[in-house]
Amino acid sequence: MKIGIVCYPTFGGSGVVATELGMALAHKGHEVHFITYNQPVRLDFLSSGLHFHQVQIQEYPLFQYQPYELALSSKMVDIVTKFKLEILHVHYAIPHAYAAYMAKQMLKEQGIDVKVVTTLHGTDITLVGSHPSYKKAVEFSINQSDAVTTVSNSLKNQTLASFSIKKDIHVIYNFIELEKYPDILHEECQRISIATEDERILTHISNFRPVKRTKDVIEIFYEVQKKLPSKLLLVGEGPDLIAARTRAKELGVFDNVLFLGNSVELEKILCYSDLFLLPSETESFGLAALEAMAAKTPVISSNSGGLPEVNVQGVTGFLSDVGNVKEMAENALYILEDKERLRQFKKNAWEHSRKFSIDAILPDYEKIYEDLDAQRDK
Ligand code: GMT
Repeated sequence: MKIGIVCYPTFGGSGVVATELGMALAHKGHEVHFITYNQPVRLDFLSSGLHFHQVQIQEYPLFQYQPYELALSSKMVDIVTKFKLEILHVHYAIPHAYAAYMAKQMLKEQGIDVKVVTTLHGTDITLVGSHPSYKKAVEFSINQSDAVTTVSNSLKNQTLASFSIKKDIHVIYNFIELEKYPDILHEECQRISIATEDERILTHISNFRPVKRTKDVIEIFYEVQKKLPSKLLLVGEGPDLIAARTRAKELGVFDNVLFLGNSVELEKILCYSDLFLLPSETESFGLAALEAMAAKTPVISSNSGGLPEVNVQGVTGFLSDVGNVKEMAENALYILEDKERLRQFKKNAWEHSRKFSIDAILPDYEKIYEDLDAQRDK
């Protein structure tokens, strides 16, 4: 099929899922067109059938805020018309679902019936979308989509609780490409370049937004390193990065925290890791936790949102109430202190991650596209 994908082209989970989905669809023979303001960070053009179209904004001194939705919907119309796209799959409701609705209406005038699929990713519902400034337009554009998906049952329930939704919502979990996480042993990761033999390595990857509670990450690490020699790897950038550095200095652990910035080599970093920390305030799914598990890294997380659908209590890691740093640190130590137990948790995490293989999940998206296409033929 001919599919347009609209997403944020950044390191955030929704952009990553959209990009990996597009690449996998192209690999299976679909023609995929990314329509966004920059080339998505994880997009590589090694597989054929992949195209990228940049949305350009016309700056004008009158505008305090540039009308991105307008430029995006115009670009969608151009690309759907030029390449005869059948599906527009938009990731993250704001403002993509709204722009897609506008594009759909414009295309209707030309006799073109493009089907719009909206995938809700989390903060577009839980934090931003529910804000009174956006709520009406978000609700409207979800209801106007031809199909709607969420990345967990938790997010589906939150969507139904926060908005008046008239559509069926399909739950399609985040996924991973298993081949990216080869079955390598720690020694092959040159772990020694980061930590000594007796040190444990804890890792956190995020965009350092307040929702990630990165100060909790530092505090959990502080408690762990008091009992067990360890290092903390922090991957990513964002508004709370400075606060995380400050907290690490206040607690006297700064020298054992490595700030690695944004990276496209997460598999390599996770390969070093013994434990992944994700104490988020809310997390619709927690793609970072799944990526960690695929790299044989157990997870200490909060129990908010969709995290219990990914991290299995006592099997792949542990879950605690948001902010319960003490319990998270105790659970981290429980896993890390005993080498055999750590080995078992790593194995469990790796095995559980197999359930979220892209090969198992991609057909769910294809089925939605095919069903919509069949409706058009009637
Ligand atoms: O976590 C973020 O802040 C990024 C955000 C995004 O939209 O880019 O991630 C959301 O979507 C991911 C992919 O579906 C989910 O795995 C994340 O859990 C979700 N983040 C939150 O709900 C906070």
